Amino acid sequence: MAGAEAEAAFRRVYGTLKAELLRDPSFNFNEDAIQWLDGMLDYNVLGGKLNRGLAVVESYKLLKGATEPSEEEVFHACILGWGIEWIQACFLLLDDIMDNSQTRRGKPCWYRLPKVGLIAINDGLVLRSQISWIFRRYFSGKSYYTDLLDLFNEVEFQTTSGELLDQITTNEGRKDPSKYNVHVYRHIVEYKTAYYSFYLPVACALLLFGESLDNYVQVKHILVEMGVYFQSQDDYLDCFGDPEVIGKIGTDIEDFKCSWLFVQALERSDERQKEVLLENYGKSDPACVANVKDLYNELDLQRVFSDYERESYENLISAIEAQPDEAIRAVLKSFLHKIYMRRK
Ligand code: DMA
Ligand code: MG
Ligand code: MG
Repeated sequence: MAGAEAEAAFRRVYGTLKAELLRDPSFNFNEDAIQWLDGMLDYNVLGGKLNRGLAVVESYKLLKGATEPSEEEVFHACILGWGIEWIQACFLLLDDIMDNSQTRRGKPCWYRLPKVGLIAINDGLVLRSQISWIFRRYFSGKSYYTDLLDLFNEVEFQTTSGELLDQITTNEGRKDPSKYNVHVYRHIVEYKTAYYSFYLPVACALLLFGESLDNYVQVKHILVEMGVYFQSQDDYLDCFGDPEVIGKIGTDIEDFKCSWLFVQALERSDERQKEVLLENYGKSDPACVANVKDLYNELDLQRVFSDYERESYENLISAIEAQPDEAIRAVLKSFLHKIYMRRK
């Protein structure tokens, strides 16, 4: 199936899942609640690139190799893919509240809508619990059901721990910026981004394919490295990306984030530059933000980043080439080629 066709089929499964959730008789939702859920789901689950969700379907097909997957298998891969899109919607919705963000996917953040506000917190929890509902509905009799629930629980634990680290490191960093360094950075992004964005889609495809995840420790390691590289791109785009293209307005400088750029800048600054950086970082005044960006340019961070990008790519490719299984190499390469040099 061509890319556009696969995406259309994937989107149709969203309609099925939403309709089932809304008409679940055990909750007896009234019309207002049904309307709220309907709008909340469309607003938060849709509108992204769907990379993670589609990756489950694509990875599953690659694992099957020359064998054509059955219609039911594809349907199940789509459901797992939507499980990831749902959990991502939950993380992003809550992340935007904590980061005080304005826009997401080209629209105001959900919690910014006057009718929503802090109801958004419960909506985040609703999104998470709907995943359990969906998985129970479709997978409760399957041999991999327990492993699947374990996987989502584990990844949720990792991601929320990463968000915790991100938030408290920022508080500490404000008091003492010397606490920011590449090791602290890596720790945060591995947990907050890499597991759910990269390991989770492949792990879902492997479970559906009947594999035991214990046999894929090396693959997990490569995917986590890819996730760290992906979050560095997110940090780069937060400052240098086009908000029209990335669909969100960066807040890392204003929020005093332990961002890839800031860590690099700290490492490369002389005393004067460090003073400018610390004088201006973490302030919402646009003039201060501009001063930080000027300093990033003075330190040639765009070039530093493109060197880092190339190096990450080369390391990842050699790790992938060392994998003995051809289908696994294909899965990993397809991931890498989707994100290498991305601008959104
Ligand atoms: C992304 O954190 C991680 C999660 C779990 C949502 P972020 O705040 O760096 O991302 P974004 O730039 O998308 O707000
Ligand atoms: Mg954020
Ligand atoms: Mg954040």
